[in-house]
Amino acid sequence: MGVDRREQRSVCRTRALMAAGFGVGALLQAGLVWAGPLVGTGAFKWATSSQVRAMIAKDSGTARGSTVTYSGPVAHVVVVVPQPEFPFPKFDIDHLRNPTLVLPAGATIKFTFINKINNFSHSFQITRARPPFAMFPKIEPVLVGTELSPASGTGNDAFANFSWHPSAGHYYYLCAIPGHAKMGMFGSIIVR
Ligand SMILES: [Cu+2]
Repeated sequence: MGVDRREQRSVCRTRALMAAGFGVGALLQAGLVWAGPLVGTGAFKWATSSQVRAMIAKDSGTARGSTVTYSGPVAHVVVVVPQPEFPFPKFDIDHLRNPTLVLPAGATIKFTFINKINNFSHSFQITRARPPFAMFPKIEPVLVGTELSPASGTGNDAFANFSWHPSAGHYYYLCAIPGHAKMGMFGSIIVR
């Protein structure tokens, strides 16, 4: 799923501010402002809480310990940014926090990304780069699922669907918004 122009502009603005050396506080505040114009872009849709529950139920993984394992030619991975996000934002997958994902090589991985956070955007990207991640992570993503999601609002949650056809290897998923991966908003992916 592509990133539309309006979203692209906001992302460019983010990068320009980063390049200008703005402090994290300013960026976080700016993130609150940017959440508005992203609402209603083509890449994202809105779901009610019952629709979100139905989407979460489609996750086809098996959770064990801190790992979620997927199998078959088509796997459904449902990634939720849950509330509350304090002290740090994180991902929930199959009700585990930032779990390790084990995925079958060559399969079609269908992701659903759901941001349940009001007033703040998050992203979901996959990289071969390893932690620790910097405040402004340089990651050369192999998959940009979402660059800057709309924040939730008016009782609905923003969601996006995207797919990946991974080859064997060790990857990480992370949120590329400044400081989030540094604070631990990432997890491991093993494709085999
Ligand atoms: Cu984030």
